Amino acid sequence: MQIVKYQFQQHGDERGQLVALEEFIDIPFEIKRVYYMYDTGLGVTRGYHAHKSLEQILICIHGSCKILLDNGTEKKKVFLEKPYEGLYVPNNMWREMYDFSEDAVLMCLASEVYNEDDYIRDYDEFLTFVNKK
Ligand code: T46
Repeated sequence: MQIVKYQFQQHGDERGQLVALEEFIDIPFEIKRVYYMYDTGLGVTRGYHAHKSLEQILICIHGSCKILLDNGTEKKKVFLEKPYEGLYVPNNMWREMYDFSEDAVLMCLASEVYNEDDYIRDYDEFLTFVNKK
């Protein structure tokens, strides 16, 4: 399984850094939704699902966290800590987010609007779904 991490261009000067993200240029899909999570207490884990069609880019814009990606055959762990790095999470990929630092802000750029029907929240169902493909 290949992990795709984007390194975004930083526009830095003596005032600090700025990262700009445009769909189809920096992000490989049309951005239909942006959401972010914060105040994730110590020991909290999130995710535990896959998406049938949603693609996302995860950016830890403050603090750090870890992401486990699982395609049903292979698992990989990714550490996110740089606000200019984006982890691409394709569809049909189980994800778990954990080890959030107290100050973590995890921002997600999504290719689709929110749709609960796109979620697979049961791991055995996920394995059946990906093995059928
Ligand atoms: C994902 C990972 C990385 C909404 O109302 N709209 C939204 O766009 C989202 C994402 C969530 N919600 C509601 C649904 C739940 O009542 O917010 C609540 C928390 O959502 P969830 O438990 O799905 O959050 P996570 O952190 O487990 O997963 C989220 C995304 O849902 C998911 O697509 O890939 O972050």
